[in-house]
Amino acid sequence: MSVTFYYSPQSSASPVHWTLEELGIPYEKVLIDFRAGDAKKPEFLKLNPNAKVPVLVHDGVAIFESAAIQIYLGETFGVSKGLYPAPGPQRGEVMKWIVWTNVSLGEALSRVGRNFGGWAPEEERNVKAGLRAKQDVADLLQILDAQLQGRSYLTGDSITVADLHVSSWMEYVRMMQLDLTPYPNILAWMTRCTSRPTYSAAP
Ligand SMILES: N[C@@H](CCC(=O)N[C@@H](CS)C(=O)NCC(=O)O)C(=O)O
Repeated sequence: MSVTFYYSPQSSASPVHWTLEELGIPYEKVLIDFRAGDAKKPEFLKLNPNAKVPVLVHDGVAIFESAAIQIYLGETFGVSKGLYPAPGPQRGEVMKWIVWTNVSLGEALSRVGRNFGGWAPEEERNVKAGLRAKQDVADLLQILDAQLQGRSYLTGDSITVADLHVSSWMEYVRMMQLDLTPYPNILAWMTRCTSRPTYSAAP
């Protein structure tokens, strides 16, 4: 069995990095340095033509898109470790939060970044569109906060790959200067999740 993980710190690879650490499976890490042009090199583009991290190569097969990798890792290695449910409705619940994060929350955060982030050219930014995006993020965080009301973790009493994935994304929310203080359930859950020793092992 061989697992190779292509990553860059503080990126979309971080939630996957954390899952690999929690799973405790042997894996090799390959740092992709964007400034050195590593992502655009032909050997990396063969693994991910999108030129992005993360990529996981398992027994010679390359998987890109962090949500897909998380689901794959959960199904393949997570069930026996108690981090991912066996096939059935509980598995569906875990999958829905992973996908929600990348598709719904990720889409709104991307609009915040495009309109307020320093990297977008000035003439392409639009304050009204940015404020709309911020409101959309706030509405989504309210949904997450409500889900965590009365629960230790997203889908029940024990941590799953969904908690690793979604709580890791909260750091991205903070990086975008969005305030999490109106969401006490999110803050308490983040502390529960990120106090695990594996968190700091996966920047
Ligand atoms: N939807 C993709 C997004 C991947 C992505 O955007 N990765 C960024 C880092 S957060 C990247 O590799 N960017 C390449 C670059 O900046 O050159 C996923 O979730 O895997």
